[in-house]
Amino acid sequence: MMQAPSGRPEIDGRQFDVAIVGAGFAGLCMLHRIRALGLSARVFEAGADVGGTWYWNRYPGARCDVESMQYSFSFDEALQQEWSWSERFAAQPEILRYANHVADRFDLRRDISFETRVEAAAWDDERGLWTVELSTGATVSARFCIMATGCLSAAKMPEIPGLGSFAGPSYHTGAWPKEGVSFSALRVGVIGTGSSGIQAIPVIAAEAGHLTVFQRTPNYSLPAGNAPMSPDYAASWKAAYAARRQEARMTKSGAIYDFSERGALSVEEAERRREYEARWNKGGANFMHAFNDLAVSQEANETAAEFVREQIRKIVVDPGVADALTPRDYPIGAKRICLDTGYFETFNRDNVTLVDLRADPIEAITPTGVRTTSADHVFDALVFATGFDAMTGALLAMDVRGRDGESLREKWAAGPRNHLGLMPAGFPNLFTITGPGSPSVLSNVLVSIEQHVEWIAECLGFMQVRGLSVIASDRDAEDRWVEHVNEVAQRTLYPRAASWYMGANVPGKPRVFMPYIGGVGRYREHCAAVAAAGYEGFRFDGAPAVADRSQDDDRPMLRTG
Ligand code: NA7
Repeated sequence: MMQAPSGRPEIDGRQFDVAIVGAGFAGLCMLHRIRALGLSARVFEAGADVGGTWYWNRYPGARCDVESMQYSFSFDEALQQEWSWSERFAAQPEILRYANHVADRFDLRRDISFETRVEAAAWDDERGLWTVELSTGATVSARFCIMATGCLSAAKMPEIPGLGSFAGPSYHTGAWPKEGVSFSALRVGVIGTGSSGIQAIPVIAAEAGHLTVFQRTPNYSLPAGNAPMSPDYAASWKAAYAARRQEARMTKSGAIYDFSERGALSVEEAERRREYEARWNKGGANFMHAFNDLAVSQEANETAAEFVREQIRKIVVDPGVADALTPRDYPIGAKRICLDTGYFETFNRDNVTLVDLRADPIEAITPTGVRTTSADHVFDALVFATGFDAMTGALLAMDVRGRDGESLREKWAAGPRNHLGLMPAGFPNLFTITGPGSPSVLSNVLVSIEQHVEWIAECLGFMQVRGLSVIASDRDAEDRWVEHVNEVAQRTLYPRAASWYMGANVPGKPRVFMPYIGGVGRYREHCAAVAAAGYEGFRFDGAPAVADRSQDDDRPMLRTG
């Protein structure tokens, strides 16, 4: 293949069967599966290497909150047997090594263009092709375009006056420098106390001269209980992988937890406390499955929330600081639950100060630091742990145009719309992996990625053997799916928090609960039934849609944690 002057393979003007956007876990898995169909594929990746979210989120303390034995691919038996995890919850460097291992093992890099951002993609109805414009100036075409862009990949800076005026170095947790950062003896300010802030703060505090944490909303956080991987535990998982992976696929959240069949109020208070204590002490998100109604009953939820509040009061020595760190005005779990290692304990350190922005709001970023109503805080370095334009941010950063030039940005102006969380109507041959309308961020995302990859690959295989070239989702089916996604969310407590699930962290973003909360297992069954019935709600090559009966079965598909 010819090399462009930059050393990149020259791909301008080439046509592929499939263009895949993103070389995180979704893009890697999709590429591998597409090859098995004998189709040509090219992956475009903005980063200089594979790994997606684990490539960019290199902040100190970055760690997965799904157990390592479950946060890995199941599609290849040899792969899952040969890889060894060193900790119960793997840290970012190890997960990135795993992504690299997958890329090497399946020789995936030869079909990936790195440091290449997709700027635009437009559907050409006459040619039945997507035209994909790249940041390198090259243009390629592809019959199918698969968005493996990730849900938490568009880092979000806050809207604060003076942003950019700070004279020292500043970092966003979601775009951390590859070479790492030393905070040794420095005065550091961290803005944001979501999962990223909560993981980073204890590690930065241990290194920095002084750390000031700016908190707008206190968060519920549970001890991760991270530990070195026990060889026996790993071996027991590996011996049972076939069955356990299958079990995980059919759970509510794509991971095996100790799910309870009891409601929180069906037991006496002492028993309830025992249950919470046992799960708190064991660590991990199992706490959220202590009872089966924590996601749907405010009263039940409050018992768990209050237990966590008590722990905060026990851990944090200064009652004023403990009070400020205590979440009160939204249900536990309605914002994504955080797992930490020594987060609340960090506020007992002499070199850590908490600034409660509800009492003392930020007025501006200044050349020397952060000005709040009451003080000027002077820093050597600033860290923005301010999250992402989640789920839709990366998709809408591209100018995606479907039939008749319809813009995805305009179509989704009031919130994301698609059929089955897989394909927006009016955008033929365009699939999204773990996009809005699917369980994605509410699940063990590797399980959801594999489910989407398999569904898409089977769909392409179905078309291949029948000589079909175009699939498009039906607007009626899309309407019904969006309504269903909404309706299921409304039966839970999730919409009661101003979360990124709701688009609430981005000013002007529509307040719509974006992921599908019906449960990973039920969703999988539903997608499989749609395919088995000849792809209900989709049309092939202008053929009439197969009648969509997806909403006839209205059993509640509630995920309770
Ligand atoms: P999150 O969970 O969106 O957290 C962002 C944090 O930044 C949160 O505490 C925000 O407060 C805070 N924030 C955002 N904008 C501002 C401004 N303008 N001023 C002060 N504070 C602000 O992002 P993470 O990266 O921590 O985690 C995202 C997901 O990645 C996580 O759930 C895991 O799935 C992995 P707020 O709560 O909005 O008041």
